[in-house]
Amino acid sequence: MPIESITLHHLRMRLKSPFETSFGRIQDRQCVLVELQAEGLTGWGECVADRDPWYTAETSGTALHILRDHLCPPLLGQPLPRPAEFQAGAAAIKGHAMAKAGLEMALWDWWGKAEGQPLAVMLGGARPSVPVGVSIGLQASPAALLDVVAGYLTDGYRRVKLKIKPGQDVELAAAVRRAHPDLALQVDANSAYTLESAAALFPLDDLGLLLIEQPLAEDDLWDHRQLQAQLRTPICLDESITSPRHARQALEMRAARIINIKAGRVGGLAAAVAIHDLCVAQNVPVWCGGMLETGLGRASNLALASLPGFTLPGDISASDRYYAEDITVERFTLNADSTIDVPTIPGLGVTIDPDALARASLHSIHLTA
Ligand code: NPQ
Ligand code: MG
Repeated sequence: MPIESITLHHLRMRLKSPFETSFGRIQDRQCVLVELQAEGLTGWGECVADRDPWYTAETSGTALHILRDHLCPPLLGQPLPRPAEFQAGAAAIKGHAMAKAGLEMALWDWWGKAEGQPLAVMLGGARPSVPVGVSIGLQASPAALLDVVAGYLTDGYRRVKLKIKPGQDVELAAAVRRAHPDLALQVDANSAYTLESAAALFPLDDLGLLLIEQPLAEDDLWDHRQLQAQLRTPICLDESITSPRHARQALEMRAARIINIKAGRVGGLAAAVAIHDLCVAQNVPVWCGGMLETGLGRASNLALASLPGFTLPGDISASDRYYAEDITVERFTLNADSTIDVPTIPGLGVTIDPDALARASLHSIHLTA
């Protein structure tokens, strides 16, 4: 079953409202979709790298280059590898986790369709729906933030994550806590602090937060350990965990008590499941992070989050959270209990709307055997 072609679609999608974090503010989200054709079946994958290297080093531009020039050529005209075989081959290419994960997702989708298996079943998922929360960007004022939080609570979200940065941290979290004493609340700094400046975060310890996400730089595992020793609230690592090995080392070092798993950041779903398994074995809670995915990546996140160790709500919001128009036909909606249903159709369980795809497409690259 040789791979006949792989098409890379470079997309730009307008957000309903700008999303601001400690690393910057975005109005348009870029990503790369991977469309793989073999044996009359199409596998789709989403690479979550964005235009700018702000969250991590990869960009949509580096992903297009690595996919076009390094990851795809060895596959064209060859039998379609299983995701695990692909990972073993791709290990020769250093880094570029998001580019690898985008292609790997297309392989999972293809094999799921070929064998009649939904992705959640292939990964070992155990639940028909998963608890979710909403991630709220930095707002113009504490009052504006309270309004936005109230709106999402009205929508039915029962877990809220606030973005913070130096100068916009304790006051914001305290205001939300005062307004909502029982809300499941957490914060994410996207590595905006140093061990020294993180002393400003100590008052967060009195707010009953679920966790404090990635306060320090991505390569600062040791300093996260020092900071965790001074906080009762669990530190959760996001950017720092780029492989199962880093997850193991972070836990051994006690740099964190919770891990955020994103398939894109760790090089694919296979590595994401491996991190899940090692955390389950050590009784460490995990949850599924979000990257403002399209409906495609959202479907992948839902399947991943259905694994039993994902005991905390994921950053997997309903389709209408980020985009007025998505590129999948299927839309995900929030259930009354702040969960979203896991797709049950073989593969990712979603179909691409060709017109919506065309409207979002900046350009595409068609590779053939
Ligand atoms: C996080 N996500 O957990 C990320 C950060 C993030 C839902 O908070 C473009 C590219 C926009 C990457 C926005 C959420 C992004 C992005 C947020 C990453 O840290
Ligand atoms: Mg994060």
